[in-house]
Amino acid sequence: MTDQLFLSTMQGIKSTQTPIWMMRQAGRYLAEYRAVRAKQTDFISFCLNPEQASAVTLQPIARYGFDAAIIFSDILMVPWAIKRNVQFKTGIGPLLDAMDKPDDIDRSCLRRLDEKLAPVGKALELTKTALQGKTALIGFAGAPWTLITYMAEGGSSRDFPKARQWAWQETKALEGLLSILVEATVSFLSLQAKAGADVLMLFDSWASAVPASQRDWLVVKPARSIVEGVRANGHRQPMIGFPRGIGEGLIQYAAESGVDSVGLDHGVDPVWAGKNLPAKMPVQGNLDPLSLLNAGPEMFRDIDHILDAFHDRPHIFNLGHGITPPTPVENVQKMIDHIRNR
Ligand code: 1CP
Repeated sequence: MTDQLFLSTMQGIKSTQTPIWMMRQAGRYLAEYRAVRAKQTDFISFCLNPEQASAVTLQPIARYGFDAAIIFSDILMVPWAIKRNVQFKTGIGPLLDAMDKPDDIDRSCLRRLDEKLAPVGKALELTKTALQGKTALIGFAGAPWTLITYMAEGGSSRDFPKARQWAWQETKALEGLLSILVEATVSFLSLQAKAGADVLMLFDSWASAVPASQRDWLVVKPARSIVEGVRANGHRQPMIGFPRGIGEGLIQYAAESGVDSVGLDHGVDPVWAGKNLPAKMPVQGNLDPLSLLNAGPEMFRDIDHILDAFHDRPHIFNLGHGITPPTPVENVQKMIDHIRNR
């Protein structure tokens, strides 16, 4: 309930209470979110409307008293700011200008990035004030590889054939694109840190598509450059990395990316993570969001299993991925009550 619990856990302190928040906690499973969403003309303008973005960020805090708020924004705000013509179409998802080659864009796209993303900073400022220091505030960005999957294909995709082919055939040009996105992400996270984010999170949602032999340059090193860039700008906020679906690759990611904490997807066995990740590193996760659809005895068993596996390390309870729109709101409350009343 207080930002002390979430922030102290992020700093490596284990408490008797486990802090809780959920990925996509501000979203379509909430009627109060859908009511605000229905009044928006388009999703990007919604993200760039500081008052509205702040209002929906606060909705799950008002309803559930989560230990952290995550700013309402999107990982595709960076591709939007570098002029990839990002749009969200109802029933389809994101649509962008697809790229033929990784060197279709150059560094000139970075001009005016801060100016274009300034409304996200304003939304963080409003939210920070509204939270009154009682709840921690998380700022976030998409990791370069995940952004590239959308930028290459021009939208969501199942197997990311273009981005993966580039990884084998266009290595030099892809290095260039990675470095442009590292720079953009450092700027965006720094802007959020300056605006009052207490913690920064890097979502590499499609790290799962990277072959193990290529993880180092496509996932780990870009994360490291981003952490270093944010630190070089003078920001000390703890950082969470979420390289979704990389399994045993978490060992290298935790050791070398420079992040302070890792998010675990629900494919990771918490007992394995407990044994294999650095002993004092805070971890976040990792209940399957679909277990919340019926909130049966299996869900409570899994919650207990996760909490038991991390009983001796700093742990932030979260889902293994975003909560899904059909989730009944009362089931989220049951999850929270179970964790808080243990
Ligand atoms: O109209 C709507 O309401 C669309 C749904 C929606 C929402 C609520 C989208 C479209 N984005 C968001 C907000 C959002 N996105 C947040 C807000 C804060 C919170 O968590 O409550 C966050 C953190 C994100 C991050 C995000 N966007 C990720 C990384 C996390 C993840 O889920 O893996 C990704 C991959 C996106 C891209 C995205 N945004 C939206 C869609 C439909 C997609 C494409 C997803 C896909 O390709 O499957």
